Amino acid sequence: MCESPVYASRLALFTIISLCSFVFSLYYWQSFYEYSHEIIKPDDNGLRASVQNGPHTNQPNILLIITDDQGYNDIGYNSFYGIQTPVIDKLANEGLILDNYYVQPICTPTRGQLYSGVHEIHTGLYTVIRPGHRVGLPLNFPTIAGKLKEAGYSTHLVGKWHLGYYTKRHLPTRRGFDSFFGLLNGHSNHFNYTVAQSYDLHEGENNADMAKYKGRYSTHLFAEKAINIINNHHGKNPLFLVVSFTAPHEPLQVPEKYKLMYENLLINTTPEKQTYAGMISCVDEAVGNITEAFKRKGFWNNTVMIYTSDNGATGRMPNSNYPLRGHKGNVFEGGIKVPSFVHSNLMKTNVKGTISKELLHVTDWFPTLAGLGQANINDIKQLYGYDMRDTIFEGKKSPRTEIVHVINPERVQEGEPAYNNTFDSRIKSALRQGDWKLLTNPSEKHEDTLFLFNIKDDPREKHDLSQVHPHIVKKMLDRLEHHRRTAVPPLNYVRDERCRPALHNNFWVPWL
Ligand SMILES: [Ca+2]
Repeated sequence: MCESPVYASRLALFTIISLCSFVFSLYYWQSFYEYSHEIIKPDDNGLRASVQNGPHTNQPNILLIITDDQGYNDIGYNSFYGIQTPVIDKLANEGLILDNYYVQPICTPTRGQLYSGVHEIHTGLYTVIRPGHRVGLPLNFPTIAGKLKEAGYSTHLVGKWHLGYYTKRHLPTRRGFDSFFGLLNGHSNHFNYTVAQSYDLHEGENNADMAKYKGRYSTHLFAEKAINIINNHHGKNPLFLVVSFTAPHEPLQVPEKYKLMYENLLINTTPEKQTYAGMISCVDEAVGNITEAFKRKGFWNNTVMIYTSDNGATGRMPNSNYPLRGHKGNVFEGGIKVPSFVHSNLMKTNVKGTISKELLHVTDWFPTLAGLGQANINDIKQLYGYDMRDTIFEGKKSPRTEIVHVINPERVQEGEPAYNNTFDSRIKSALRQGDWKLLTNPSEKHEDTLFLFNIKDDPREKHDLSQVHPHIVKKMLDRLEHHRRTAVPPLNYVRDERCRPALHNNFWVPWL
């Protein structure tokens, strides 16, 4: 709705018509918005959203902020030990906090599902991509960036990719993003951008000028790049901006001033804990600066902001998933339930400032964002996500009743399965159905076998009910078996020696 005045100076008559249209659009904006909700609904099986292309003027800007390994408790509004995130808290408290929201237990699977909307059991992207792995998000799965680009969005990724780079065709710039600034691997040094002594920082498809960027703290640098994109965006078309911070992922690094903020603030404080908390405070400041840039440009009122971590905290660093059990890498709640919220002036008043207990999964962003952007995703054959706009913007019930958290055919325990003629309980898996959650081989330890929890009554997963409700266990194992039969084998995560940065000016780059 902001584009008409741009053409106004060319012709006086056109100016008058444009201004009238503009006022008309503002006046009827709400009804247009509701109309757009009416035409985009999940189809009969609820798994795929059918989308019609509507008027360009209804497409909001989308700001997606991803943090790395930020645990459930590592955010001001949840923190018991003293993390301070006043900017994020304000945004969350003005918006909708998603408190029954799940990602995958590790980086690449979450990001693969977020960008593709397809479950890892159907992409084969079951685990993290390490430097030099000849693997990536398979090219036959379109990304949400590509879909929004087709719908007219300017699309930009700043920060971490982590979905493969062995060929140029796997780079973010070939997977739907107009621009990319950041790293291709899973993490790097926050000041010199090295991974195993070699650089991983890229501008578009080129190696970044390290003389320019070395020594700049990652969160500061990524925020600055994001703000440049916002400042240079003219609003002729809507903006899809992904800011994918590498904080608070290891290594523990932050400029001293953020660490000093926590000298006297944390419970049971240690220097490491202060650094970790400082990393999150730096993200908080960055989020404030990015959202301010949207406001300065006049884009904020028509922007949907999403905040999500990619997996739970590690449990190794001074981080916390409290009060949840487990950590990054396993399928207890601490590995997969993370901080997330949506802020948008497009939400209905009764939704703003509330906490949602509706079930959501990271794959749901794909159809939800496609719906917001009026992108056509009818060609997605194995979409696992649901269009959650009615849940997020209008406070309606989630259409989702089930989440296959994990079925990992490579993680199999020794011993005997708990039941015959159904899903093999030695395989690492977790399934949520309503309030019930079944886990098999959840943390890959020999003593772990099979657990059944009622997550609503027992969110900390302390009371195993598998012996009390064997019929529920059997039913859920049967359901896991149903899903397992549709699963593809894991992609071939093989390290290719041709990746060696010594062959490529000491940078991690595509090599095939
Ligand atoms: Ca992560």
